[in-house]
Amino acid sequence: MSESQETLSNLLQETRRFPPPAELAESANVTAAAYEEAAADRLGFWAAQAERLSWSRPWDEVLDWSNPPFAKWFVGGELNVAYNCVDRHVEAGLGAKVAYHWEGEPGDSRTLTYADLKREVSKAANALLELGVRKGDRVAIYLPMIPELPISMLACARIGATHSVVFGGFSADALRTRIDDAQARVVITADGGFRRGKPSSLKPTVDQAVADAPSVEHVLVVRRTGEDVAETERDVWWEDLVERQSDQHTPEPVDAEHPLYILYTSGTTGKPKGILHTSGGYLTQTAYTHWAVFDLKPERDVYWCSADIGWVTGHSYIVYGPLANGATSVIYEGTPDTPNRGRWWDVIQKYKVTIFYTAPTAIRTCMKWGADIPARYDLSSLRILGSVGEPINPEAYVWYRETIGASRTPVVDTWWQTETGSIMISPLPGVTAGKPGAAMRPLPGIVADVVDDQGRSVPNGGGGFLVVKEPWPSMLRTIWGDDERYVKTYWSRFDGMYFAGDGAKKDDDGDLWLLGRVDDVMLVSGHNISTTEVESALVSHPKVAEAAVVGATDPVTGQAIVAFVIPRGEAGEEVEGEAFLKELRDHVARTLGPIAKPRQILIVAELPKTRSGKIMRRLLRDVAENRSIGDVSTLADSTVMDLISAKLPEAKSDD
Ligand code: 6R9
Repeated sequence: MSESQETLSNLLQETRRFPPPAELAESANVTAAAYEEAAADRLGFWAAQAERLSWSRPWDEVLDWSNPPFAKWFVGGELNVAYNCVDRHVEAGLGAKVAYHWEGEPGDSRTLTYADLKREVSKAANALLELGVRKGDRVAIYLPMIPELPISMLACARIGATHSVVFGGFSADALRTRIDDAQARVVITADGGFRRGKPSSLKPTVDQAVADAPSVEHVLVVRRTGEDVAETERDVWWEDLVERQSDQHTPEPVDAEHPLYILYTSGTTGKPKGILHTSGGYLTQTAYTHWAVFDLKPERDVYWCSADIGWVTGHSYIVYGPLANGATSVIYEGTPDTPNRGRWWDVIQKYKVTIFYTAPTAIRTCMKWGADIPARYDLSSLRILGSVGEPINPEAYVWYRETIGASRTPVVDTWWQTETGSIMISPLPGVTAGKPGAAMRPLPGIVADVVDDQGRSVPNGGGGFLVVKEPWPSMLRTIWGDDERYVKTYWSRFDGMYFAGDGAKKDDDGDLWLLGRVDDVMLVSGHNISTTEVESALVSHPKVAEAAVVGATDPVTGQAIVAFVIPRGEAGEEVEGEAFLKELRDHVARTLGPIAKPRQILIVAELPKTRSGKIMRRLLRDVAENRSIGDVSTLADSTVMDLISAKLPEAKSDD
């Protein structure tokens, strides 16, 4: 392909294939026919999926797309999301079924059946009503990973209030901005949670945030750690208010397009965007995709998604999708290395988890810690593994499949975004012969493509921009309070298409590979090279666990590739020497070609990541270009940048 046509280089070649296990394929929830059915009648397909839910009023029209990009799905329909996630399962005789096995970090645990959940959610709904919260009001939720988090979300949904969950790791400022933007009337929080073996407080951050947030009338506080907290007039304790409520509450039916929640994404610049999701379409697609992509058999599976509920993955695949399907899930409060690096595998062994869904960053961390740790646990209950959040490097995929899945389990690499609400591109475990590193195909009912900078579909073998060409039920409806920004950010780059902001390529079979954010693409001697491919080449070296690459200004090539590499635990001492760095550079040149050879490689112990595990390449670019380090407020661990800057004597850090 000539350079002028090339939007994004296609350098990585991968030939390994993993067909579905015969037994799984035979009894799979979804077969290849679903693709054809959905292609023949997309709206009919989604209408059929909406029948998974209980509607108190049937819809009149599947989709109203008369005013793009403002979609209305299941027009005229009414339902209650909490009723669909909880009550109807109890009514169907499943009250004694476990909804959540909750595991606290210190080792305490709690089991919530669907009947328990119905009582708890009803009490919390009555408590919110007593605090004056009404249908359409916003409630901010700033909680650790404890049962009161999904209970609070469902309580909001039950009365038609709109929740805005804010990550427990965010600062007072970040919390205040989000409370203000949504004009939340109530904040639900806790004294704190447990992280890394210690209580980690939340309440002081809330006090600071609401001191300056006039919309907040009450702060509802769950006691989790038992540590002393300052009390203000706005505070009410969960144990006082919620516990004395009636456990009877009639769920309030809402319009299919009633706002269910706002979830803020920071984006690269400017004010956080409040992504708005509504009720009927959102629940339809989360329920369908959770059932289809994980081949969920609710009567026997034990499902665990290790994400934080404060991330969209937790909203859709710990709370709404699994509960709508009547699944049994695990929720774990803490970190994977507390009290030791085997904790996750211990949880899988204890609850006999059959489906496990996590992020590539976690998989690479486990690679770094070494395969001997999971080898000490019985992981034979696992039958399907999932990945989300970043492109999964082929080597990490194969490690996950072999080491965690004993080479039996399919790995589903699921591409989606806060904005898409549910999984959009993914293998189907009973249908797809998986390719390590590829998200493969749009799910049935989803029309996605890779286009060049003119919006033309690229041929197989080409790279470009990922777009979605038809509306989908769980799409964002707007940015809260800013329709114009919604249109501008997502619908203006290419006429009539949703622009996801990700680079992707189509391989020779037309299967899709995600290549990272287009903002991160590097321009080296006139070639657009994706960070993902160079990182994957580095991770394919047996001594490398994790890698992040960025383009740094270079007088000769425009940009040059700078790589930050974390060695595997097993790699030994020689990883500090010049010889090893040369070996890595040569390895990349051999794997991808000389154009992709890093100019510079730095060996580091950690990489800067957000709480959802995404590498913040922007900060690494600051280091690579010897600038002072920019905004670090969304970093999971703010000390990481100091360690990295210390590797480059010239670079200095601001904080
Ligand atoms: C669910 C979630 C969205 C961005 C998205 C993309 C990256 C997510 C991915 C993936 C490659 C996958 N991303 N899943 N990239 N392969 N399977 O992560 O939502 O936090 O909004 O992030 O994450 O860059 O655009 P969100």
